[in-house]
Amino acid sequence: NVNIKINGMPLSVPKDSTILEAARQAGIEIPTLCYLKDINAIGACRICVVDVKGARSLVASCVYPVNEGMEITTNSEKVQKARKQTLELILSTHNKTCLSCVRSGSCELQKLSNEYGVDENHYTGENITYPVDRSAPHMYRDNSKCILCRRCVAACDKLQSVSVIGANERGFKTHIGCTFENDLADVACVSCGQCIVACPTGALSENDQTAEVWKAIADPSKHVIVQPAPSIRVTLGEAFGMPVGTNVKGKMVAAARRLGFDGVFDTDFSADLTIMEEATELLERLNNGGKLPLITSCSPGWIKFCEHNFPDFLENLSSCKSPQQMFGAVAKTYYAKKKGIDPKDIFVVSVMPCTAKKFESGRDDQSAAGNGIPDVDIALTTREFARMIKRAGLNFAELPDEEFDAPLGASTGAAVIFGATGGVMEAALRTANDVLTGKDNKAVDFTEVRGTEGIKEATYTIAGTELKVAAVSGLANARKLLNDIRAGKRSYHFIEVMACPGGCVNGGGQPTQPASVRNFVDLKALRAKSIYEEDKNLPLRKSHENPAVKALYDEFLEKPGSHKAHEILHTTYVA
Ligand code: HC0
Ligand code: SF4
Repeated sequence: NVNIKINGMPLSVPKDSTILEAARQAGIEIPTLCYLKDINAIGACRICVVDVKGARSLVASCVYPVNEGMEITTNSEKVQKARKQTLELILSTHNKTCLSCVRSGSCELQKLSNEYGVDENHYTGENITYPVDRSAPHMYRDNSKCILCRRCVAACDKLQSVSVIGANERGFKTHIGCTFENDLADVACVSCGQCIVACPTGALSENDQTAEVWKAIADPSKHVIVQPAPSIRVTLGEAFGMPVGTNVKGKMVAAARRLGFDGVFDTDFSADLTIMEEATELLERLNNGGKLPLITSCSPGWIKFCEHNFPDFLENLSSCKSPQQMFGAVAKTYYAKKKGIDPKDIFVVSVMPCTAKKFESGRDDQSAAGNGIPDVDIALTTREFARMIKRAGLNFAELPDEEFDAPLGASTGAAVIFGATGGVMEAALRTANDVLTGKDNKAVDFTEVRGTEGIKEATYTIAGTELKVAAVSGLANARKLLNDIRAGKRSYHFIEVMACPGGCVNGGGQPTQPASVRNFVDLKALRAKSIYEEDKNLPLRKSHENPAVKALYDEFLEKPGSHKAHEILHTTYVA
């Protein structure tokens, strides 16, 4: 530890702290715009400047380390003036249509401008206008709201190793874009949305499809049903100011019902179904010399990444559709038949932690009902769903806790944990364990594949069968793992890959959290904790125990891996 003084207060802090971190320990929040812990420590935006006694000029606290005896002032007149001036300079080229901006209320620039009492028209000058890039199915980029913090660039490069965006040109003309000014749709972007949740302003956002959902709900000829993904129950509350990791399952259901959906179901139902199919596929490949390792295919950002960068692994991908798509497929076949509704009149809306799900639902290999009827009509992000709830005037915190509808609302704990990295793996192991041992095993926890590390490995021997598994999240980690497999340095039977670091709980469609939270709280760990908590308390924790899934096989699909199941629930991937 070293001894320092912050604003006159003596303080002992760990030796390697930055001033920003040290101040936080003293309960002082220094504002930041560009800094993101671990991925973007570039000291560029100059908002976090502080006064260090003896230093020639103000220093950027996000990158400046403390040392013994250092005396720091975080709020002097000089500091305040510098920050205000920086904000006014940023605003001089900023598109200030803040009233209706998608990030109004959660914009980090707006918050600071307000706190520092800026004159938004202090500096005026020439402005370059850029066309909004709306080429991609999942998101748009509006450079008129970009502040060049480069947090998106860092997320795409460091977390995902996709690296399709960066700063183009120099000086006054500097702007974020794709290489050679290509449109986002024309580069190897995987649609993960990690750039969006890193963005402090309204420069990056998902393509909002809520209008289409409102329209379907208002259309009496449509039977509109909704399926929230496993992770939404532990993140939606954040959009209403609740603490990170609050489980709002019951209120989420109540809200969906009050929005006017004709059925409030659960992607968890089809997560259980996915396990039935995927565990069967795994055992089949193990027994019959099929292609190994089997790799999960439910994360569409990962699928796109695989298609672009690792086409030699496409045969390793599970042929199972993702739970989102399986839900839609079952809704427009089995459920349609049961209800006597024409599949073309069923409108399936999903609520996903993910922007790549918009891309996945539009893939042309995803139509169980045929005739070009998509399995899923609209994939909303958590943020869009929250927007609908707000517009409907629902007081979210005061909603009662309600239950999902039957039959596509039943699920087990195995489905809930899909939302965290390692969850799909553990769910599959729970079922494979019972199938291989022929027993109803009471021990269901496979804790080795839990946790937020990017790459987790374990070896299990089940009824004499050795299973080497890995769970990986974040595409930079996936790239490393696959390169190692290519080089013969690692080998497995079964791998789970999730595109976003930490899995869906930390997806690119989740509620945004400002850097002041992201830099000091592990969002993915808190959200995952809540998921495992729910699993632990559920009466059924293995996918094959799901009564609605059993009924689906009895009444319609016969058995896992059947011809009919393949027709409806499986697909193929091509480069
Ligand atoms: Fe996930 Fe999913 S768990 S990808 O991680 O598998 O998006 O939450 O909905 O489809 O179930 C996301 C989350 C899902 C799917 C499920 C899977
Ligand atoms: Fe990069 Fe993902 Fe953003 Fe595409 S969506 S630019 S891959 S971070």
